[in-house]
Amino acid sequence: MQASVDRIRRDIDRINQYTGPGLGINRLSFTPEHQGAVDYVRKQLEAIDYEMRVTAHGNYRFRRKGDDWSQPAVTSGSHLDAVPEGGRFDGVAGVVAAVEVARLLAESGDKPSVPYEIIVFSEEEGSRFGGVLTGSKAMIGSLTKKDLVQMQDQTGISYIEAIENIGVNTSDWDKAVIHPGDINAYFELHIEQSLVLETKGIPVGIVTDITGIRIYRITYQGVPNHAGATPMPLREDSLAAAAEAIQAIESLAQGASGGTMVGTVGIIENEPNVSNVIPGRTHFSLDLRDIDRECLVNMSETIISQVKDIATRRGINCTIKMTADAPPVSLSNRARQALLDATKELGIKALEMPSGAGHDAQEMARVTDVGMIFVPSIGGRSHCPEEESRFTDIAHGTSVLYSAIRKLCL
Ligand code: HGY
Ligand code: MN
Ligand code: MN
Repeated sequence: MQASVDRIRRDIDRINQYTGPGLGINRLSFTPEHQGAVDYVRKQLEAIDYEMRVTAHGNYRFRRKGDDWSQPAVTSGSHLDAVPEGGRFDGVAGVVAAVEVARLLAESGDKPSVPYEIIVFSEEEGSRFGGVLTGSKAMIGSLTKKDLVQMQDQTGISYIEAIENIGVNTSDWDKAVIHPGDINAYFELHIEQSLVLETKGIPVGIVTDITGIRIYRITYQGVPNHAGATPMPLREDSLAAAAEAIQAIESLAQGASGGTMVGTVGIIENEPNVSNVIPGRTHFSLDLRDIDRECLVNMSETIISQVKDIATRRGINCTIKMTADAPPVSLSNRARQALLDATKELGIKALEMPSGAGHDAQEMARVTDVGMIFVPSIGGRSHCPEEESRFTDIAHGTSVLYSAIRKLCL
């Protein structure tokens, strides 16, 4: 059975009507926009007799009414939260594909012996609370309730307060954690977010490995002073220190061997941020990634020691906090083979490839067999309003997803 392009287009368009003001898509976890998007998915699934369970961690799980929730299921899903001014397809394509698989299973009339479950993870982007893959990390127990009390948004609301404010019961936190054996397999369809499939003209990617990610928050504390009256040798300029550190990060990441290391400074806050005061406090983020775990750890240590050396040399203070650490993963042969077999049966050309983006799939890979499908990103752009993918490509990817899941469920 083939996935329906029309239903996929309609679902993606309708979900993206739930967005806040601003360019592109603005949908932070647990905001009214996010809840509206989840509610649309819930209604689509209730229409084919699925029921929703909200987990103590603030994730959303859906199974057919009457299915045994204690039985390990073949699962599929992704996330509905977006980066600020984000795109229409990141996460949404995977959730919509998982819903379409549920419809195809219902239309097939098959009686799966293994339940099928859809999971919508929260706070995958970390745009509200500062981590990444937060909902899926909580689901597999690698983030505790205590960790999530510490993670606060810009208004000081913690992750836990945010989910309790929308009625989530967090008391069964530990009981809601999933362990190896609790899930039969997890599949995620996602836009590629780079140029490989598009330039090679291949409609489907089968992911082999997902990059490791380390995120830090760094603050240089210097001395604010008069921009005119303070001689250069007497300055303790926090922004000049940050500029030196950012330059060092870029050249170290560019110079790394292996070609899969990337380093990004995406956030910078500067105080008091006026032209005639020497900056006293500068805060910036560091997002470091590599498929190779050892390279990632070594590069992190090299960069952090350089950041500290810059502070020492300039006589200023420096505080460094790691806010996310997601080791790279190689995906399971069982799940990958199911996807590869599906592409052959459907006669769809596929390319095996790594993922430079992080995904909830990498957390699920720590407790079950995981398979990921990529569909092309037009122009290779993502995390921006220009993010674009073809609905026909998403439908092809969804047909592959359905064929692989159906095989594991029957
Ligand atoms: O940052 C990432 O790779 C993902 O989009 N959260
Ligand atoms: Mn994503
Ligand atoms: Mn993303």
